[in-house]
Amino acid sequence: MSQKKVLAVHDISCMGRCSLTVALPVISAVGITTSIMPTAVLSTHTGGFTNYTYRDLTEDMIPIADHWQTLNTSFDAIYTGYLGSKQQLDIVAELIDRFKTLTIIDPVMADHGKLYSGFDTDFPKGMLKLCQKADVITPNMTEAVLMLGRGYKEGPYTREYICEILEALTLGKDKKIVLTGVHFNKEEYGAAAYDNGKVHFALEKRLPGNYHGTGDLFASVLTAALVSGNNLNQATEAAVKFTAESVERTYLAGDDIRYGVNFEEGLCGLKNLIHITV
Ligand code: PXL
Repeated sequence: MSQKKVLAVHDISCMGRCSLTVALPVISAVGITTSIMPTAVLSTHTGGFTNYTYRDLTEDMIPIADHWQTLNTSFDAIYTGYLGSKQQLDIVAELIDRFKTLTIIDPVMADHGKLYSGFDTDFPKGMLKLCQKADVITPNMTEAVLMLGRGYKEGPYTREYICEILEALTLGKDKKIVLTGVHFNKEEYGAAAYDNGKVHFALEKRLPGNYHGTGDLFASVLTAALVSGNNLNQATEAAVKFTAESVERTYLAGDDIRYGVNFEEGLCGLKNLIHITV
């Protein structure tokens, strides 16, 4: 059977375990070939660090795709994350039109009620438009409400509130949504998967601390699981479990939350967590 192929479109934050330095090892670990299109190169990600370098790669993206098309390249999925400019939103829309495949968009731009440094307030509107081209979107609670033009509420949430946000995000279209940062109490934390009007909750034990890069880790595992043939609920369960285990390793070690979570020591077991059916 031929290997599955994923294109991951994110930045390279050289240090700090997020975006491509997470997506590439995680998706590869389950046996999927992962091509990358870097959107920018930064010395670190922008959360909690100052004076980081930032090299924008917007101008390279279409020429990279042009070259691939001369090679008759195709992918089983495109998975996008951190996009550094509004122009990159248009470029990703073009990539989706060109490669016509399963599209998973993580609308990376905000967390804990705030946009990440460098994004302006109308970026969520552009991201919402891009999300309309996706098969699956994976916003956190902040990204979800910003795309809907609503105010952010701190959790714990009610099931009704989560279901209402999910319904609103479908925009009347047949779209799968996996909403992260879902919690109904202080003990558990996880995600809600929405598929065709049905909502499935996946929750694990919550640990203290807001570790960086967990959204990228979550969406990378979800992508790996979906491309391996898991349904949305199975993929969400696997992503919540793997992310929670990685947070636990980091928490127990007492590591700095800015440097992301220890997913590396779980990679050997990732194939067993995902039920590979294709
Ligand atoms: O983890 C999300 C992310 C990805 N890439 C960059 C970031 C962030 C969040 O801050 O700054 C460059």
